[in-house]
Amino acid sequence: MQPKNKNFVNPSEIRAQFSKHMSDMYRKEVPLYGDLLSLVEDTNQEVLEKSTNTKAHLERTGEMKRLSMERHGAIRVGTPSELSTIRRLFAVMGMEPVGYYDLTPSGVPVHSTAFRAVHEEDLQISPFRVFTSLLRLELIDNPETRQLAKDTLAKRQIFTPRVLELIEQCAHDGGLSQADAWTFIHEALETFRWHTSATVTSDEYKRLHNQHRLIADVVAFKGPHINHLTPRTLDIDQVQAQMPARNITPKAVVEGPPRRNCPILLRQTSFKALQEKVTFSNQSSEAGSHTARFGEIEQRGAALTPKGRALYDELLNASRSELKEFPNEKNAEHYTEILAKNFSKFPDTYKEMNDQDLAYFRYFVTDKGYEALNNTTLPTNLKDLINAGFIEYESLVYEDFLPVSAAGIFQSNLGDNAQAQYKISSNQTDFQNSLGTEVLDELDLYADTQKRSIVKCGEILNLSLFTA
Ligand code: OOG
Ligand code: NI
Repeated sequence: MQPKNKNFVNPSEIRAQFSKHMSDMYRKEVPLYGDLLSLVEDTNQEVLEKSTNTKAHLERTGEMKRLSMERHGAIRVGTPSELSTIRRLFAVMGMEPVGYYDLTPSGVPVHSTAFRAVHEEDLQISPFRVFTSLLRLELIDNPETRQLAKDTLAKRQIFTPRVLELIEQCAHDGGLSQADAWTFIHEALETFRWHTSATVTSDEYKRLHNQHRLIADVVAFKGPHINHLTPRTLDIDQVQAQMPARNITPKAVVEGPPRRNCPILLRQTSFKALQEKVTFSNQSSEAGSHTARFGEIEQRGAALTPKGRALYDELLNASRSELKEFPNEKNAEHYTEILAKNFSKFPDTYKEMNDQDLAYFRYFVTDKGYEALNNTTLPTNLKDLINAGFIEYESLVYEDFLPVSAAGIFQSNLGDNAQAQYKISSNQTDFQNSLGTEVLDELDLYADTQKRSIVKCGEILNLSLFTA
């Protein structure tokens, strides 16, 4: 999407630059992240050399171009006002809130959304996204700790004065000039930086931490430090297997669907949080420690339709029930077997997934289709055009997150004793009130992209192909 005024920078370019700067900052802060990037890069290279199919698929979908810049980050904010300003900050980079994720059923006192670009052309320029969680203070049961958290958060300002001005200016003018965009990127980065000095005393930290580790992480620091930055791999099992050789210990189980010929949705694994030295406000040197930041990798596959997603949820739930406990180190192998067995019910060719309406696709006219334009009578509906080879399709990549997987990632880094039972559950309305807008439904976005591709085929072939 082009900006309104031609002197303004395309928001997608701001996002691409911001994502690159964030990656550089995080690499300096967490050297292990650099090791992870090179492991992922090596593996991707190997996969592309070995599998010409994968390479051809990624070239046709355009994912090849974005593979090396592909990453997501995660942050946790403390108040509704922080969340709504974060929304406006991400809007400068063309990122909108997509989806609602409730983590309370898994004992994590937050609810979340993902900020990302929504149009396929913009995703192509930069697929950068940020999983953003809001702490639910109402879930802190101890009234004094709740008040301590509230008071501490009320005192902090997580944005620089200049970034606040630029957010305002961009909303008002409809864009930023090159110079302002540059300043914006550097000022915005400050919000996500790691700070070694805490804003609370060691005693207060302990109280917050005893309530829930996550609460200490959100409340005790100057801002919502980026807690991980996740590159995209083409073979997560291979990276997982090679991690130990590079001194990285991954969590026992890869979250999400099992390994397949046609990957679906999202598979993720992470490695343990770093223990970092921090200085509490009553101390003069780095005498304390805090763990929050960790590493994660992901492999992305096809976006599923509501029908496909229902089948995924059913098979995942069946696997979890069969295992009878949370997946962990001891039952990892057994869980992998259960998962593979249950997911054999999920068709594993793109043709079946297309025929059965399980995934979203991008359709395009083939060379044969172009050649036929002037001298052949073409079929008039999509299925027949596909069967006759005039149109082909490629699955759309899943751009979002999975609540059960996200919970698993949170848990693995919070430690097992961090599980809690919350009586209050999902509250999307509350979240949206804090955010200052509604979240977009990711399924609508995939359906829109699919529809645009069918309409375009119709235009090329002079046919009216799209039927709702
Ligand atoms: C977010 C955890 C979820 C993912 O990729 O599902 C997540 C967090 O720990 O803040 O990043
Ligand atoms: Ni993540």
